[in-house]
Amino acid sequence: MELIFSPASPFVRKVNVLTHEVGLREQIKLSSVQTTALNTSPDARAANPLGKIPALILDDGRTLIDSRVICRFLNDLSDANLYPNDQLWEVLTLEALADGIMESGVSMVYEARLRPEAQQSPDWVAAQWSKISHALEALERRGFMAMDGDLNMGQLALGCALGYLDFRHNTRDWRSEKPELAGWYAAISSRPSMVATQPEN
Ligand SMILES: N[C@@H](CCC(=O)N[C@@H](CS)C(=O)NCC(=O)O)C(=O)O
Repeated sequence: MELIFSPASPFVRKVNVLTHEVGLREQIKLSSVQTTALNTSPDARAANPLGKIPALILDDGRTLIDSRVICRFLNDLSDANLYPNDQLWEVLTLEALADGIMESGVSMVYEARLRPEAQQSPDWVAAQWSKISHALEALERRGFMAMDGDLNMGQLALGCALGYLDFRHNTRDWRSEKPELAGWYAAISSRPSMVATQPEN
């Protein structure tokens, strides 16, 4: 299998963390691309009409797109239990929340990096951070059952989302008023799969 990836992408990191956790790492060739909303890599476009990463090209020629689809596929392929049946909707909800944090975080970066300064909207950036803040508040209150218990894909995705905030938005200092969540993150981010997949430029 071939993963179209970038080491900075939090969505890609979800897939890489999962492959470490379930022992599939060696079965996936990594093909690095540089792609943004304004400058799509031809390889990303060839794999995914949306031009987004991650995309996973399977050995039979089919391509899977979107981290949620790819993660669930690789979980099933490896017979892992990161989407346990008895907590499926809670795990998918936590994963969706984590992906939402990533989406807002990535869109703030795009706003700052891809738009000419005169066209940038502070209101847009504030609105995106507000989504993240509300999510962090709900997480601090432990409003999501799947945060606890056996390791699942929602937890790994949330680890990647919080890691992305450290990577790209560290001046926001999300930990200062979120001691519970900071402790939760410290535990998950010490897993070998998380340590091995730190985001890079
Ligand atoms: N929902 C998608 C989001 C993927 C995504 O937005 N990836 C970013 C990189 S972090 C990307 O490919 N951006 C290029 C673009 O927006 O065209 C997923 O979960 O895989």
